[in-house]
Amino acid sequence: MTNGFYRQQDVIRYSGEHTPDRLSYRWYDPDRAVLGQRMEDHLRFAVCYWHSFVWPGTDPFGGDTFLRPWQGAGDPMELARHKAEVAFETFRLLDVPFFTFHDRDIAPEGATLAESNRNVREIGEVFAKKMETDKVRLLWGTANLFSHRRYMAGAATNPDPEVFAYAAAQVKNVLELTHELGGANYVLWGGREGYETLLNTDLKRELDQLGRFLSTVVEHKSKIGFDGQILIEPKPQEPTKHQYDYDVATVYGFLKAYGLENDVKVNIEQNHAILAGHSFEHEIELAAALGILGSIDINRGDYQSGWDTDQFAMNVPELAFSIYLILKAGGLGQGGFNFDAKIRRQSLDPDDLLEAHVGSIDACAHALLIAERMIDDGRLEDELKQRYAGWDDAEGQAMLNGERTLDDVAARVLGDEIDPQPRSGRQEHLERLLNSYL
Ligand code: XUL
Ligand code: CO
Repeated sequence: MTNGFYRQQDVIRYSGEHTPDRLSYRWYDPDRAVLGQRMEDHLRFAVCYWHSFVWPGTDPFGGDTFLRPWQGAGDPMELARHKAEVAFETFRLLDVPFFTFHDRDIAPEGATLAESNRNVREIGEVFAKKMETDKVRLLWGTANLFSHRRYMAGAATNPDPEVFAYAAAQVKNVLELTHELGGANYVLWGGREGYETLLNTDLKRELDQLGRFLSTVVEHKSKIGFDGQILIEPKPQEPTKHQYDYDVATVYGFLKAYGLENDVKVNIEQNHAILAGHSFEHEIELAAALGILGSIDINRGDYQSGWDTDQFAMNVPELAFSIYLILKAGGLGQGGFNFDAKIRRQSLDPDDLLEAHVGSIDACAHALLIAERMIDDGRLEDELKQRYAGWDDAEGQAMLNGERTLDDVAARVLGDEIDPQPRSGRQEHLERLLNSYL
C-alpha cells in the first residue's frame, strides 16, 4: 500500500558506488560484513516520526510548505492512521530496521489525558499489527513534554507539582507502549527542563524535581520488566535559554548527583553537540569514557547559525572519525543512528524525503567503511598508544594506582634528577594520516 504518496514503489536497494540512480544505495549494503558484523547491525538506522511526517515545513517567518495529505482538515484519528500508513511505507521503502516517535507525533491530543493516552494506544495497536509482518522495529519511544502550553515552564521542573504529575502520567503511558512494542530504548529530552531567567527560578529545587522524575522512570522500567535502556538527550539551550541537560559532562554530573549513573545513558545529537560549543566527536568520546554512550541522533548543524537546523548528515570525513570513535568504544549496542533530521522546507516532493534518508544513510555507510580501514590499519591507535606508553611502565602504573604518595613522587624526581623532555604532538602528521583513509 503506497497511498500514492511516493513515486518510488520498490524497496530501495544497494546498487554500488557508481549507480546514477537517485533512489539506490551507493554505499549502504546491509549484509556486507564490516569488522565481523553486518553493516545494518552496526548502524541500526531509525527514521524519526516528528521531522519526517509531522513537521509541515514551517519556520519562524513562514507557514506550512509541505501540505501533506494527512496534514489537512479531517478527523484527527483518521489523519493519524493515514500518517501511520505513509510512515510504515517509508520504513519499508528505505529498508531501515528501526523507527522512533513521540506520543504526540503519532496521535492527536484529546480533551483529557485519558483520551490522549487512548489515542496513542490506538495508533500503537496499528503499529503492533504492522510490525507482525514488517521488518521495522522500534529504536525508542518518547513523550512530548514540551509543545503544549501546560509545559511552558517545564514538565518535571515545573513550579507546579500538578504539571510534574501530568508529565509522569504521560511518560508512564509511552514507556509502557514502548515496552509492549519491543522498543530497544526510551528517551527523555528535557525540551523545557531549564529556565528563561533566574529571577523566577529556584534552580536547586528544579534539579531535585528532575532527579526524582528520572528515578520514577527508572523504577517503573524495572517494575514492568522493560529491558531497554533509558537515555537522556543533552542539549544546551533552545527552547529554553539554559537547559539542565546541557551536554554529556553536565548530564553525567547530574546522574551522579542523583545516583542514576548506572541506570541511564545518553542519546547524543550532532547538532546539540555543536550548539554546546563542542564537537560531535568530543561528546561521543566523553560519553564512551564515562561509560554512558547509549545512542545517536544523527543530523548536522549549521556551523554559522546558533540554532538547531537538524539537517541530514552528509559530511563523510566528519562522520568517519565519529564512527571510528564509536567502533573503538565497542559500538552502540542497543542504540542506533536515529535520523533526527529534516529536509529543507523547499524540498517539497515526497521523494525528496526518501532521497534525504538515502543520502545520509549512504554517508554513514561510506564513513563506516572508512572507519573500518582506520581500525584495520591500526596506525592511529598505535600513535595514541605510543604517546602514553610511559604510563605502562612500572613507575607510571604505581603512580596511577595510588601506590605513590606526593612525598614518594617528589623524592624520586629529585633523587633521580628527572628532567622530562617535551615531545611532538604530531597533529599535522595525524591529520594527514586521517586524510589517507578517506
Ligand atoms: C530536539 C530533539 C528532540 C529529541 C526527542 O532538539 O532533538 O526531537 O530528539 O525529543
Ligand atoms: Co534529537
